[in-house]
Order: sequence, then structure tokens, then C-alpha cells
Amino acid sequence: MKILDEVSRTLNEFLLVPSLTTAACTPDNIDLSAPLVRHRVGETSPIRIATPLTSAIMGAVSSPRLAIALAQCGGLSFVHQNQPYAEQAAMVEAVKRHKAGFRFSDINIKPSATLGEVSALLESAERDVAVVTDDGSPHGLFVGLISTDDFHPRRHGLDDSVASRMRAAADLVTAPPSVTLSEANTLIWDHRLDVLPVVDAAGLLHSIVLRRDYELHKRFRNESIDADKRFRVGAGVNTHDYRERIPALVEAGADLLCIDSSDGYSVWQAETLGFVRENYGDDVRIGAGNVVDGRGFRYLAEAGADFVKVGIGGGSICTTREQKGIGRGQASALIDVAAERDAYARETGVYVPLCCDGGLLTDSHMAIAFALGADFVMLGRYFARFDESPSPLVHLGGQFLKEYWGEGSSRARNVSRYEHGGGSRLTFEEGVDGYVPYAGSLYDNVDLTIAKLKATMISCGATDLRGFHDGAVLVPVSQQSFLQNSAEIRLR
Ligand code: RVP
Repeated sequence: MKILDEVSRTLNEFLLVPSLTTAACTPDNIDLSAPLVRHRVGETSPIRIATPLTSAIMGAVSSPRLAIALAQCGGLSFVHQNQPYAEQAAMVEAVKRHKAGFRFSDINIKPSATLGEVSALLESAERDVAVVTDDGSPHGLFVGLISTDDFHPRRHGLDDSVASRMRAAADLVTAPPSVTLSEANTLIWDHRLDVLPVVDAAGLLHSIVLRRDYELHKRFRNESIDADKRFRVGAGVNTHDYRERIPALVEAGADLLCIDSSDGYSVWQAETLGFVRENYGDDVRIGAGNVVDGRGFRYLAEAGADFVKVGIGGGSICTTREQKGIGRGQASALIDVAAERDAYARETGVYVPLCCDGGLLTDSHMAIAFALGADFVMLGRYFARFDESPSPLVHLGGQFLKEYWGEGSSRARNVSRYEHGGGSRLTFEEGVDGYVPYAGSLYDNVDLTIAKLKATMISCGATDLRGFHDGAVLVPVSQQSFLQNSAEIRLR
């Protein structure tokens, strides 16, 4: 038996002590970019992201819609693996197929629907125009467009059909799927269009380009895109069906894989990493985890992991610590693993990035995680709160909430992540099923988080994340100062 000297500390137990802010510390000058995969010290990682945020490998979090939005903001999503691999690969493909500026048509209606129905649809979605397809689906036969300018509830019967007031496809300007974004925008301005439907040779709707996205697109200067200008997306894998899942995900175009497990210090992870190296060399990039100490890091780094994920039991929906008694405070885990990462880099000349996963409840927790040595962070609760996450929005007790559940909850039944040796059954739960407060758009919230991280780095005199970590001065807070810090107490 061995008992570690230090107590297990959470991110909440640290504060940053400001250092000299120099003239170079301006928000425009701060570089939040991060390496995602291993690289030689002094060289650039083959995959970097401009915004060091990734979304958790969870069914309640990482959908194609969220993956596209996050890639637009410079981050990266990992599509969850608790589904048949063909379905997961289809999600990856949907992200890779999506051309920047071209969106899935999400407000669609059948020509036989009534004006009353389309009116309600547009009102609830806060949109002005719906796309009419033969079956009302996003990729059905394109039939026309109907907007709030095409009918008025007092002039036209709400029981009249959409077909009676829509502008028919034959009279509209459309473009083929080969159109580029700049050609599409020229058509939009030349023909004064609000919507440009992109339609294939068979007349099926492919996507739409919206005039109002023109400005939005210009806002994304840091998109995560591959060499072919497609959005980057990651995907979770497991140590059970990797022989089938990994080829399917690679074929679908996944940029990065990650072994998804609550406890990654296992021979099964080394085997999975070995499979990738044997079959793909360095062409396929794969992270591993989760671990909470230097031993776990070194084991996975030596087994070939491209990055290592840190954190056991800290997730906001996680009950692993109560159920199994395993885990470690996220701050202690990061301090230990970051020291091992740097020692490994000195010894081998290879830098293996760290992802801090779970329990980042505030933007300041993220700042502390970067100061303690995380290269990038993974967030579940944070992203689950946004419009773009796949979980339902509910109105309860006068509050808007989004559903959020753990992968170890009985709702997700993610047996491959929570292996208890019980076959395909989840022997006991390691996560809960609950709600998080709805917080609006991912774009606005990520902008705010970036602004706060930059403000922290400015106070600490840093202009990039590595410099922030190297120069960080942190202090553990005592129970007393922790209590006094709480605004609730100060106001009493
Ligand atoms: P959080 O951001 O605090 O919501 O944590 C998300 C992380 O929690 C995930 O990336 C994963 O590592 C972990 N998780 C997911 N499901 C569960 C569970 O059911 N226990 N835990």
C-alpha cells in the first residue's frame, strides 16, 4: 500500500496570482491555439485548433450540428461512440460533407401543409422563410419557398395549402452542389435573394445558403478545417469493436479518434493503440485515457497515444467516485500528469498533449486548467446548455432547461465506456440523468469564454497558452478564504 503525500485538489481550490501585464498583452495579440496530437519538441503539431475547447464524447453533447458550430468557432467535437458504428460514421460524414456557409435546411414543410402550420413553424423557429420539399424533409424533392411575405393571416385562409402561396421552384434561382461559397454569395447579391437553395441534378435539396449567414461567416476567422477546407471532427472509439469501428470512422473522414473510457490505464487501450499504429502508422491520430497520474500518462504515451485525456470522477454528471471509490481531484491529476508529460518530452523529444476532461464548471476553471498545464479542455455540461446540442429544451418551473445525462447513466447505458465485466448489461450506474440551465447560442457563449480566458492571460502577463502555463503563479485557497470569496457570504 502507498498513500500519496498530498491531498486531492480540485480546480476550484486554486487562484492565479497576477503577473506583470506587458504592452504585448492585448486581446488581439493573445494566441489560444493548442496542439491536439503528438509532435517533436520544437515542431508544430500536425493538428492544431485555434480555440482550445473540445466537446465531450457524449450522446447529449456532440451531434453534427454542434460539431459544425464548434468547428466554426475554432474548436473540435468528438462524436459519441455509444451507437452502431455505421450511425456514428454517418454523423462524421455529415460534418465532413457540410461546406462552410452551406447549411442543412432545418425549416422544411410539405406543399400539402396549411398556411396555419407553416406560420406556427416559422414563429416557433423565429425564421422568415421555410423550404418546401415534397415530403417536408431536408433532402426531399425541392418544390419551392414560402416566407412570411408570401401570405397574411388576415388575407389568406389559414387552412389554405402551402402550395397555394409558395413561390414555385421553377421560378426561383437555385445552384448546383458544385457551387462555391463565393459564387453562392454573388448569386444572393445579384438576385437580391434571402435564401439560395442548392439542388442536385435530380431536383433533390442538398443545402441552403442564407443571406444572413454572409456576415456570420465573415465572423469565423479561426475555423477548424482540414486541407480540403472541410470542417474537422473527432470521434470516440472503444476497446471492444475497434477493429470494425475505426476503419468505418477513418473511411468517413474523422480527423481524430479518442478511446472513450472512464479508466484508461489498461492493456486494452494499449492494444487498441497498437491496432491503429499497425494498420495506419501515423496517418490515423488517436488519443487515449482517462488517467489521473503520471504512471497512466507514461503507459499510454509509450503505447502510442497521440494525446492523453486526464480526469476520473470529476464530470458534473459523474458518480464514479461514489460508486467505485476511484478518481482524483482534477487539479492534482493535472499537476501530476503535466509534470510527466514534460519529463517525457525532455527524455524522448516527443510532446504528447494533455486534454483536461470533466468538472470544468466555469470559465475560470478552464483558466486554472490551462495554467496547470492542460493543452486543451473537454466539456460536457458547458456545451449541453446550448441551442446546438442535441438534447431537448424543456420548460420546467418557470425555467428553460436542457436535458443532460451521463454516459454511465441508465439512460445512456454506455457499456463499452463503463466496463464492469457484466457483458452487455450496465451492472451499476456511474452517472446521472438531469437538467442544465439553457444558455442560448454556442457562438455567443464561446465568444464570451474566449474573452474571459484572454482577460485572465492578460492579467497574468501571457500571450500564449504555453507561456501562460510556464509563468503561472497559483495559490491554493484555504477553506476560510474560499468561503469569504463567495458573494453570497459577502452580501449577508
Ligand atoms: P462535464 O463537462 O463536467 O459535464 O464532464 C464531462 C465528462 O464527464 C465527459 O467528457 C466524460 O469524461 C465524463 N462522463 C461522461 N459521462 C459520465 C458518467 O455518466 N459518469 N461521465
